[in-house]
Amino acid sequence: FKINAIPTTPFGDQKPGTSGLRKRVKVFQQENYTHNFIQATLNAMTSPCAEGSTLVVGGDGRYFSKEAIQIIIRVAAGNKVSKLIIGKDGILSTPAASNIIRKRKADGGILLTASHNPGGPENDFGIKFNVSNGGPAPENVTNSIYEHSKNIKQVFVGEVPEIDLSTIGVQTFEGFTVEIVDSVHDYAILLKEIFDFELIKSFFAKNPNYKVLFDGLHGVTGPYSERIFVEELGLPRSSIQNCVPLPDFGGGHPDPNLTYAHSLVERVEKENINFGAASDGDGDRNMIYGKGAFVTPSDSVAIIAAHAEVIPYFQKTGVKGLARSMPTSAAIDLVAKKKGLEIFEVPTGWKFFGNLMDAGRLSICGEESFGTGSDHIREKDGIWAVVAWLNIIAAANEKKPGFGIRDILLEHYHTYGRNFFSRYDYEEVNGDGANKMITHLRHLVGPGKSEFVGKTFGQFTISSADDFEYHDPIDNSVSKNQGIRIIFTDGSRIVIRLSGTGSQGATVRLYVEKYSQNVSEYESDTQEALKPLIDVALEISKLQQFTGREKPTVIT
Ligand code: VG1
Ligand code: CO
Repeated sequence: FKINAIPTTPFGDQKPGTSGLRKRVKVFQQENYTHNFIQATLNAMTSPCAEGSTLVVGGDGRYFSKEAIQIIIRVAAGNKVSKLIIGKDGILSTPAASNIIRKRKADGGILLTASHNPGGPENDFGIKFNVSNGGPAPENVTNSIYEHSKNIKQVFVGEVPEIDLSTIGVQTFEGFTVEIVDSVHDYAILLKEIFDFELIKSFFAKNPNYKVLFDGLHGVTGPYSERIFVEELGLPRSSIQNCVPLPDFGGGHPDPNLTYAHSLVERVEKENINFGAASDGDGDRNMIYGKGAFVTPSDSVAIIAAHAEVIPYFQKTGVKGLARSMPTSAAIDLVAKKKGLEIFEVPTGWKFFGNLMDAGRLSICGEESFGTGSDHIREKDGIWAVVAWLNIIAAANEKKPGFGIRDILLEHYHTYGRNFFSRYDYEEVNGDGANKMITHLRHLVGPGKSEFVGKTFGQFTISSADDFEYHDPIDNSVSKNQGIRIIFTDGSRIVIRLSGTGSQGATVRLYVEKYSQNVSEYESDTQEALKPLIDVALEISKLQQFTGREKPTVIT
């Protein structure tokens, strides 16, 4: 086939954020916009270069995915990529793509998703590059993509025909191969190797009244949940809802939290469902929700770590170390301490866990943003987390029949104490105001501002404060300005940072955490318990003044 060098000009705004390039669909639809970004991504590949490489392609199936995949096919062919492995119909959940990159020893992958952001012609699209370990590209690679995108002069496009994405099989065009694969097959095998499916099945068999409800929020997990929960674990089909992937997610936010997975929460409470769970657009997030028992993601990862010994995968590999992102509560730190494990605190974004996993120092990690996972792949993994919880519950019921999500939570608090945690999001605020607020905070906590430490606000006295800076212990890279941290003498914390995944305006994230070992507080309401600390956060940050917002858009 013929390769054409098409002249183009840079767009200047193709800087990947926390998790790839996310913009409105209309931005990606501009002439050459998507071509440019793919070309810049291929240009940034070094070892190996794009030429001769094998790449995995797939995504959450959102609006514009199919068009983007045809563009990727032609630009890959134009750059002499040797092989593309593409999920059927362009569908691969983020964790499934990570698994295929590793299993097939591909050189990387291109993931088409804006995760939990709404989809459709008026909403968001996204492109993320993953590297050969199956994880999101580290910052040096995303920076290089951005540099290439700013200097791009031409895109190489191969004249290959439009590929039928709906037929599994291999097609070759003069040394360029396109393989369409089943989206679920390898992922299902992976989970069956990790968890005790027999134990979970026998738990369901012994407890026919134990009700499970999984909500796919019309994201990519539909076919995965059908295969795993219904076909493999034998649950009735009524145990899954919103499991047909839709390009616009049915008009909703495919984000598994108390706000956007509201229908799941309501049904769990009304129908006395024992185990509720949900996942996001691209299948890497999860929420665990039992009747009257919402599990915060920070608690969830700590509990999985605390119970890891019941999971066959960890029986085999051992638990090498634990980690969390900086804003995530320190519940998992307490588990690490008790078990004598190493614990790492990294910046927001899954890409920072990969080096630690590759070095054999990290097994289980999570983020407060409903992300939980392990070193079985290099992405967070929604369905993995749900099955991990089912495995833990099934194992607990061997000794304590009837033990549910709420019992596991309370037992955990009694052993480790409770880390109350909440996040306030102020979405689409004026960027100028948000930046001014961050500048104000940097001033307060910056070097040489030692008078801030020791100040008292209400019942809280500041013990340390900084703008978080991460030194990667494996490759020694440094990531600066990762979020303002204010830590108080009683261990309570306030964190403030700006989102790196939004597509419009700025989003301010305010995270608050308070630790309690007071048994009488273990069943308290989170918002009530945190109220005094939130007031202090608003006072210090002057958030209302800078953003003009009285209330957050979403509280998780
Ligand atoms: C958010 C979350 C972060 C997560 C990222 C990607 O980033 O806070 O923890 O890793 O989304 O998740 P930010 O920069 O907007 O705070 V996903 O499920 O979008 O891949
Ligand atoms: Co996601």
